Amino acid sequence: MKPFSAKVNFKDGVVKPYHSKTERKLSHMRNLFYETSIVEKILKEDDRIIYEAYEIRSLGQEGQLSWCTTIIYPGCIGKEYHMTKGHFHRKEGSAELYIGLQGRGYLILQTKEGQFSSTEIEPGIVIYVPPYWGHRVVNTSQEKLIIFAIYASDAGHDYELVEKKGFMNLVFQENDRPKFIKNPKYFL
Ligand code: PAN
Ligand code: ZN
Repeated sequence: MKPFSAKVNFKDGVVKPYHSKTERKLSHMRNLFYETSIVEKILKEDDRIIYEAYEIRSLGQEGQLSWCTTIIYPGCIGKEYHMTKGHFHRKEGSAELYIGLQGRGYLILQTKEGQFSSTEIEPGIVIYVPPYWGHRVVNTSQEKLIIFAIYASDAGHDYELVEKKGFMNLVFQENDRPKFIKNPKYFL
């Protein structure tokens, strides 16, 4: 394999060239937002894009790195801010780096044993996601939240647990400010 490069536009998050672009619409996240009745109501009129990701992949082998930008559009579903699905890595011992490029929000993290952590993201903030911590990005700003992430190419994404149990805390907008609320649907 030879060295290669791509150009990341730090303002809009677009990567050129990229290997894959993922578009996550509200209909792809039906059970991830807390207020499912509000989700269904919105979906009757508008299947809005919640986020997009541009990925540069290397071979899915040990020792290789992949990276991506993610652009989370501003907005709320009911009181809950737009966010990514969130996942654990299939190879659970795999760490990751998150770097804020535009906008503001939080990276929320949790372990399968019930530890929870959150870190604010803004341009220039670099967050280390240790092995074994599931992670989700939440956009609490009124502009696009754009992040850059670097991870092991063989880390993989495990969405099942998050789809089943959710995250321990929800990030709600209250009086125009983010507020963390214990997720009543979460169980260990
Ligand atoms: C990121 C995420 C990306 C999209 O590259 O995959 O931000 O979020 P979801 O995968 O939760 O939909 C990463 O954490 N990779 O490991
Ligand atoms: Zn990850």
